[in-house]
Amino acid sequence: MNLQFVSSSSVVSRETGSELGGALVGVPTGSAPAWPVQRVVAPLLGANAPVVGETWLTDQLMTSGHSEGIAWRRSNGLLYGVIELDEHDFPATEKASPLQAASEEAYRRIFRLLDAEQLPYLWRVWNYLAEINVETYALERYRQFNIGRQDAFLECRRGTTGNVPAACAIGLAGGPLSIAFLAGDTPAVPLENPRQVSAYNYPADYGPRSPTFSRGALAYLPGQEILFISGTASIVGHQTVFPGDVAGQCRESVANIQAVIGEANRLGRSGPYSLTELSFRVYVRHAGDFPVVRETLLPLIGNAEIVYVQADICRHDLLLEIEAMASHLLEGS
Ligand code: 3EB
Repeated sequence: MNLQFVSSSSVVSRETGSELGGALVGVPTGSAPAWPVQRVVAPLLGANAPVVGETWLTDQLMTSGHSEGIAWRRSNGLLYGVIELDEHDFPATEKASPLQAASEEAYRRIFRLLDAEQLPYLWRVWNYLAEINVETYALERYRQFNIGRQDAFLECRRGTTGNVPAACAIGLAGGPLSIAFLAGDTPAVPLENPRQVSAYNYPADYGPRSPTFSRGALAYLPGQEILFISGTASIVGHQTVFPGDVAGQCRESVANIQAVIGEANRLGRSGPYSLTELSFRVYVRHAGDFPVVRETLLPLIGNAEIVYVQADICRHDLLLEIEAMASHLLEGS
């Protein structure tokens, strides 16, 4: 079995029948593809098309489904799903804000689906929510999301430290809570960053509950190793560094990615990964910073495949966040 990641500005017309799922990043035009797709509605920066399709292809498609409000497709050992919940459908209670309740419900449904499909291992999660830095119900919305997410992990008897999925959590201008995920029938190897405190051990300064994600993950399919690098920002220890300095934040984020790559190379089974072979998605808070971001990253990551998007980052002082992935074939298989 093989999983392939392709990025294209004409994804819908290039249908091959082997699409597991994917994302449409940008301002969607035309009709949606037939496979589960996460719409990341946010302006692309420096692109020559309004939307880019990022699609996971597999040579062993099996079934599609729509259950628990999740659009999903699976192959033998692999499942991609997308859930969108409108937090307005969740009344505020004494215990939880609408966003917290929606976040908890989304993750509970994901875990129920994965249990039912017997693909229990969550590898990588893409989280998007509106107005991520806005405070409502006396708490920043990202922090509300973190409570709901962690509660679902606890209720579904999943650990909230150590073997947790790679992830990103990004703010969009509007739209529903949108969560896409890749899961498999074998556990991923979680990666942490020696330069950073693990997010699940962040102190309470960053919210009543720590975020439940790893800095990266190595996932395995027969003959293949996939490296996921979580959303990575200018954080050292647990603190933001270079506040107000977008070029400094670029360099520090790349240093953090390099550190996660170092862990992947220490723990992985394939040859070493290098920065320039990765596919990147870069979220830039202020569109006006884009030229500086591009010029700062160019000498560091060269001609790598990069999609730039204007979006909000989960701490008000973070000006950008970078996520990445790569795939290696395993020898002797
Ligand atoms: C950080 O390192 C930056 O809550 O799932 C990056 C990746 C971040 C994932 C998440 C948050 C998440 O804390 C923010």
